[in-house]
Amino acid sequence: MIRHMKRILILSLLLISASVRLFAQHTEKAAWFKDARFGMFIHWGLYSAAEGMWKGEPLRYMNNYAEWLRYRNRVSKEEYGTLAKRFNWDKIDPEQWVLLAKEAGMKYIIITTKHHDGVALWDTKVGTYSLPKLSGSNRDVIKEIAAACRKHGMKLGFYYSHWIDWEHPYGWNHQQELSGHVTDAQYNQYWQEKVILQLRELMSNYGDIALVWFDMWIPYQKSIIKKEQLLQVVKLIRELQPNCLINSRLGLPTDADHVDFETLGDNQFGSNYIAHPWETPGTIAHSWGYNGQENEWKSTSQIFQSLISNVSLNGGFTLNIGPRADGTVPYESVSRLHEVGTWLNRYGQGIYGNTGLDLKNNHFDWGYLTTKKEQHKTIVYAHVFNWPLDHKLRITGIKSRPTHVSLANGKTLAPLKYEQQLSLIHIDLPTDQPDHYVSEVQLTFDGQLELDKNTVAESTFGGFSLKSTNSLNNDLKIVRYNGKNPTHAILTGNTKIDWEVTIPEAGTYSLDFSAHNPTQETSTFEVHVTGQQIKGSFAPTQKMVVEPNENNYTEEFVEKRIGTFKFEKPGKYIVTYTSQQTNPLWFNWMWLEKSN
Ligand code: JFZ
Repeated sequence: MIRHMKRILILSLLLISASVRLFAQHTEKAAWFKDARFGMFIHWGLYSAAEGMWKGEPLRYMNNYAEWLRYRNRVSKEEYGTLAKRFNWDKIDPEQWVLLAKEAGMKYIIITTKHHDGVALWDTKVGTYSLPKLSGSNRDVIKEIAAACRKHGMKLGFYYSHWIDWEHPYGWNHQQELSGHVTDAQYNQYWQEKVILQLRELMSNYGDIALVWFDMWIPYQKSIIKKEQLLQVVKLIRELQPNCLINSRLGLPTDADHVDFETLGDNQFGSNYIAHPWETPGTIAHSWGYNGQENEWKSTSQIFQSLISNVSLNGGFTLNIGPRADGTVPYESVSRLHEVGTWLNRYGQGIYGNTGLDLKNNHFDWGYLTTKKEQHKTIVYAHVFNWPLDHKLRITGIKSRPTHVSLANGKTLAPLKYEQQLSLIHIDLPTDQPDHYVSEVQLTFDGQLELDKNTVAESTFGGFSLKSTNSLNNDLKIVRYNGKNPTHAILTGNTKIDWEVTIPEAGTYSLDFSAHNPTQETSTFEVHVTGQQIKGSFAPTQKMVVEPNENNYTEEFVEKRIGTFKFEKPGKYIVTYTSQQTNPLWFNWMWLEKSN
């Protein structure tokens, strides 16, 4: 009996340690990716040579991408293939892309080995539909970029369109929703004779591959793909490239077994801290492939915002460029990448190897926080996009006391004066920001950080905005109108909302209330903190005119002072809103501010 129990104990211990080891292996495998934070995406293929135009007609449907040309403009396979003649092989030099990525401070490159059009960029032995064969060149740009990456210490990843393939008669294209699906057996034929064989080539002939970036943005259950097919792909990659990472657009959920990092939607940035590895793909223009008809370019500030906001939530950013068919990268891209690289060269210590602070309300109105460990110290970087007019930087949520705070000017650090009250830190800034784009304030702490995870962030100029987005309640439905102002919530019946606020000094604080009351009756509610209560009432509000002569009206949000609280001493308080009324009230915010 005892022996039997012992055996079970040993067995279960073995099992536990095996699964811990498995998880550790996965996190270890993705460690470089979490440190890298910034990479280059390259969309380059036959579509690059069409430049968003076919026989005098721009790409159909305004909101669509240049790399979708063949599908959107209904181009035949044969005609599409003729685009290969436009490639200028004398000028094409993938090493230049690698050097550009390096200059931009990027740590990895992902290139479209085969996009939805089904054309292989490399010299595939699977069929003849490849850029080398169609263009009559003996160049294999994938081989060349792999060599250049090795030479310059750049990680290389492959984009591979597994789901959609417009070339293979049995590949998926959206039109099949109307014309009738290929059968499962046919689709599997495509899978076995193209996807599997091509991935085998890519995983065998190009050295170490850091990641494969699949591209299916719906769960596989909603697609023609079967789970076994995806698992077959995973198995193949694990076998041939055990260290290669796989992204979540494979079509399986982000779990440690099959998917190594999560890819968010295109140009969709994080909104809260995510513990597992993740990135956002974003393109510097509108299309991903080169489109000569577009003149939209993300500003350098937008690129910083995308990168730094993601790092502040433990994510990364993969920025796409679309080189032309002669290999050149548009000046609009190059100039921005150089600016980003120059900045990263000066301030990259707050980006690479950094993660975010796991603060619930990690939304400061001046910028973002990132952090990293250095021996026994923890460094917090405040990336200031919006230099405060009162030259006071307000950081909320860190309880630990910094040993010093300084302003970075490149690698030079100048000490800054600061005060800390509980988890509120106020830092005195000089009048001028050291950097045109983003300036970096460094806070150094001994040991681990102690966070005040839930407290409401103090606004620039002081004051606390209590919103549906920074309350302690997780179940509040947040309503967005016009896709903007994502803060208001429609409240009905028995509502109770709590906020945790850190009051820096004793005194009287006023409370303003902003809402829209769509009903005919005055709304009533209470707001209290320990021992004090304000009875509030809010009269019906009107519409407001958005544009003249267009019957374009919207709900008017009105603000009203509803009372004051007296705080006898600094400290943490819970502010609670309650209401019994059943009529809807569109709650926007409460504003708590020291009144004298
Ligand atoms: C896909 C491709 O169709 C596109 O050509 C490009 O390669 C891009 C990186 O990925 O497009 C998508 C995929 C997912 C979303 C939007 C566009 N999404 O989730 O919002």
